[in-house]
Formats: sequence, structure tokens, C-alpha cells
Amino acid sequence: MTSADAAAGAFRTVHGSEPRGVWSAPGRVNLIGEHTDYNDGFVLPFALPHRLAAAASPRDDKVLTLATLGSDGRIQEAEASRIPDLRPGEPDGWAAYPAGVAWVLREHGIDGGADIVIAGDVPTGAGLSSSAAIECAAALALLGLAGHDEPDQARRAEIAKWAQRAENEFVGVPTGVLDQTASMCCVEGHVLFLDVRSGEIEQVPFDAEGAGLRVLVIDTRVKHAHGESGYGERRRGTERATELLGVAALRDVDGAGLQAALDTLPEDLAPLVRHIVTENDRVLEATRLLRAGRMAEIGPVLDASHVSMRDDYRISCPELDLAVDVAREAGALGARMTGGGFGGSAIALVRESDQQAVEDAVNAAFEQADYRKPRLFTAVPSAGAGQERP
Ligand code: GAF
Repeated sequence: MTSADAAAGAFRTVHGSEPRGVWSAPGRVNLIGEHTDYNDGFVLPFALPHRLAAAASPRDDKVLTLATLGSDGRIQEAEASRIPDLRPGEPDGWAAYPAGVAWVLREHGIDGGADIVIAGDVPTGAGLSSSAAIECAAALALLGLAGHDEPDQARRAEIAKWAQRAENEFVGVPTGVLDQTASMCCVEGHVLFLDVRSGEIEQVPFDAEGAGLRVLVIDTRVKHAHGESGYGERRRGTERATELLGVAALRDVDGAGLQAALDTLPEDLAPLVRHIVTENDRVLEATRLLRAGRMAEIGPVLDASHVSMRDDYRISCPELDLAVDVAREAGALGARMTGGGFGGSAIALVRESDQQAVEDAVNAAFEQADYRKPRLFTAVPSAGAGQERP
């Protein structure tokens, strides 16, 4: 069953009627470019086939009702809110993501009530952007119910920023714009090169299958408790370094000036800056190789990215390191953790002929280490957010 079917079915169960429409948005993996987004840098994500769908109908009383279908098949309904009364913290929990979007849209004159029921298969807590998928699906649903057409590219980037604002100011998580832009703007068969400073987007063809390759996602199924505070600390660290260096953003420190810049910084900040500056270079290098049709050669760039996140940015964890190391030893061309870190998922670029060996090796290593069984799947670049029905 598709996410759209699941959401429409759950809508019928809750409301006893057909939804007016169903909109959906994907999760993402980031091929490379981690924590560079809030430093005005470069990122290179692609959308997963996994999606969250929002089945929705309008209401004429300015009330927002929200429900979600859990992976256990149970429907959870949030307390109804009046759109004019929405404020950060009310509601909280999972409902804060779609409600936060309604709160942002209210400022743009889109303030009609709605019944929204969410369902889908983006794994939560796996670093695969289920939050952005909920936000983007809800945004498209509310816009669609208000009579807005399917958005064009520029509008999509704007909606991504609204969704980011909902997450930053309503939910209270200080993320960058990577996840929401990926969910809104990715297209099938491509990775999305985003220059966060200029907002420039390039869709770079990414046909791994055609090249005899696969992107294997290894969801470690762990999420370390210090993840959220760790993300905020890293972000504040780079902001402090930006101030000390007197630049507009770390994006403005280039490779040639890096060592001189590092020498002026306190010990705790220098490695953070080194990661951001070298990671931006790696995104450019990976993009250059992909544009030239040299996909297999990005392996070492992925490896270097992981080492930088492990040793300089310090956002990896034993489970991610094991996944990456074992995948490499079993023949992956390159591997790295993806997303915010402190748990979640790693990706490995593997030859089709090595995929089984890599999967077996990762499963065996996790079992031996007494870790949870990881969730493994092949990721194919899929479509961004859009309307599924009517
Ligand atoms: C999380 C955030 F939401 C993104 O904005 C980004 O910073 C990412 O971590 C790290 O690259 O997914």
C-alpha cells in the first residue's frame, strides 16, 4: 500500500469521509555535505522513495485537527487547536511539526481550518528526515486546500524555508534548510546540489544502477540522547568561530586560508571549522565527479567526509563507525554517516556484485557487537513533494 493510500484510509477511519486531497513528501539521504547548511555552504542530498502523506479536507471553523497512523497500525489523534491560537509549544510532540507549518502559513494569509491525517513509511529517528517530510506534506496540503496550484521551483524553495521556520521557531529545533529543501525540490534520478547562500539549485543526474552501483542505507536504529543538544552545540560553535574569524560565514574561509584561520582559534573550535571548510570542498569535488559521470570515484570523498565528522566535528558514534568501517572492509567504494549524527543512518556506495557481502558483513558485525539489528535498504533517488490525489 502506498503512503497516500494509507493516509486516505486512515482519514476515512477518523472522519468517515473521503479526504479532499492527498499530498506527500519524501525523506532524504544526504550523499555528502553535513552541517554545512547552517554555515551558508553546499549540500548534495537526494529524496528517498519513502514518503509521508497528508490526507486533508478543509473546515470552515478555523480549527486544525491532526491524526497520525503509527507503524503499529494505531491512529493517534492530537487535541484540536484553533489556528488563531497556535503558538510555539502548543501543541507539542509529533503534532508540533504540522501545526508549526500552519502557524507559519497563517502569517502568509493561509489560515483556514483543516482536518489532516498523516501516514507513511519514512523511518522516524533514523536521520532520514521524517520531520521535514511531515512539514512539507502538511504545507502542501494546507496550500492545496487554500486553492494554491502545484508550486514551481522557486515556490518550492520558499515553502522549504517556511517549513524550516516551523521547525526552528515552533518545534524549537535549530536545523538548517537541507532536509526541507531536499523534500521539496529533489527530482527522480538526480541528486540535488544546493548552494545554501545563493539558493542556487542544480539537479545532477545520479543513475547508480546504470553504473552498476548501489547506495546502501544502513539505519543503525540507535538515536543517542545527546543528539539534540549536540546539534545545537555544534551550531553555536561554528557561529562563535564565524564571529572570531570576522567572516560572514565559514563558507568564506577557503582551503588556502584554512591553516592561518585555524591558528587563531581556540582548541575546541578549530576542528569544527576544519570540518566545515573541508566538507564544502568535498561536496564540490563529489559534484564535479558526478557531473563528469565518474560516480565510482566519489568513494574516497565519502570516506574522508566520515573521518572528518568522526574526528573533527565529533558527531559520529560507535554504531555508525562500525557500519562504515565494516562496509568499507567488505568492499564498499566509500561510506559515511549521513544526517545530523549521534545515531541514525550511514550510507555506503557499493558495486552491485558486492552488495550482498557488504550487507552480510554489517549484519554479522552488529550481531557480534550486541547492537540492534540494523535496517538495510537500497536508496534510489526519488521524486520530491507533490499532490497524490485527486
Ligand atoms: C539535520 C538538520 F536538520 C539539517 O539541517 C542538517 O544540518 C543536517 O542535520 C546535517 O547536515 O538533518
